Amino acid sequence: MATISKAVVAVLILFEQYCVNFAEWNTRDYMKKEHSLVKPYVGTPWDFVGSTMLTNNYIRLTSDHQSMKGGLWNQHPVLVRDWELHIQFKVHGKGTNLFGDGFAIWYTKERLTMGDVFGSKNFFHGLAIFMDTYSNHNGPHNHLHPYISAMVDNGTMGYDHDADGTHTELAGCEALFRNLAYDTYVAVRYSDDTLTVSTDINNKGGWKECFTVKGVHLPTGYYLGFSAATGQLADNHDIISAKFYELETERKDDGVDYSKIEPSAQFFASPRDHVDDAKGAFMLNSLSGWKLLVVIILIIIGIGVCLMVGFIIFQKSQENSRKRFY
Ligand SMILES: *[C@@H]1O[C@H](CO)[C@@H](O)[C@H](O)[C@H]1NC(C)=O
Ligand SMILES: [Ca+2]
Repeated sequence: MATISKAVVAVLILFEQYCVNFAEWNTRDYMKKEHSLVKPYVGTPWDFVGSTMLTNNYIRLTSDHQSMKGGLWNQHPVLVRDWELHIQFKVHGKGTNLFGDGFAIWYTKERLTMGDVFGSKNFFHGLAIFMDTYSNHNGPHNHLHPYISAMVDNGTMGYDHDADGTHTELAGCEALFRNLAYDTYVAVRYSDDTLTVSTDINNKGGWKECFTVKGVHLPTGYYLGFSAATGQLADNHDIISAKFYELETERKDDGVDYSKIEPSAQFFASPRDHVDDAKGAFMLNSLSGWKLLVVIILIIIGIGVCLMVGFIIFQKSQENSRKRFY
């Protein structure tokens, strides 16, 4: 009996590993080098501006000193409509209570711009994800910092630094990502006009959803970037890697020229329950066509194996009970 259940467990583990490996293989297949940033950054398709400093192991947007601004910008416009960006970062410094200000992840028309929004230009065109470590808000806040939020601008709204962008944010979540001893990641997924931001900051090797916002309209042809700033308060803001994946979706050609649309978003924050899921599962959504079919077939085979093993166990136990009766 014990050996059979051990065998079942072994088969299930093998099967699960196969599924995870499969999903990982899929992500690597679609990783786009021209939008990715990987060590040791030799011949990297990214440009630096301001205080940004390159080392072999990380790119430091600002060091733990006052009044710095640094940026890191991809050289190639993103021409695909559905994508996911996985960023490994590290925010750390000597301050225990006082540190700031944080960094931003950009998908904008502008690139290599310097300014007052986490080191880059205000009244931008496109998407910003703010990884805000310092609360500028005087008065009670309804959330803790560090805080992650998203904003879409068409050049008219502007980010209000003194209010931590509270009035322009699409959605946000608390994320205590600073001064951690292990690796920290954030994922930005933009697909089917839906923006999802997830984090992996608990050393669990799995993504946790921060927020999902529907009805986010962004044109193709914008640039990915990172920027950070320090003021009175400081921190090291390091980008370690960025991996860009093109997602496959099945969509009919609607005749719209997506390079011409204006960035816009419905103001619609959906506070969702935060659920941990496996790293593979987050990518599994992007499987399509025959790959999805293969995964489904594998799952069916897995279930079949379980049923067979279950049946064998059942028969054995029937035999055993019969032996006991005679
Ligand atoms: C820009 O956004 C504002 C606010 O959402 C809107 O009123 C305006 O019409 C937009 N401009 C363009 C050119 O889309
Ligand atoms: Ca702030």
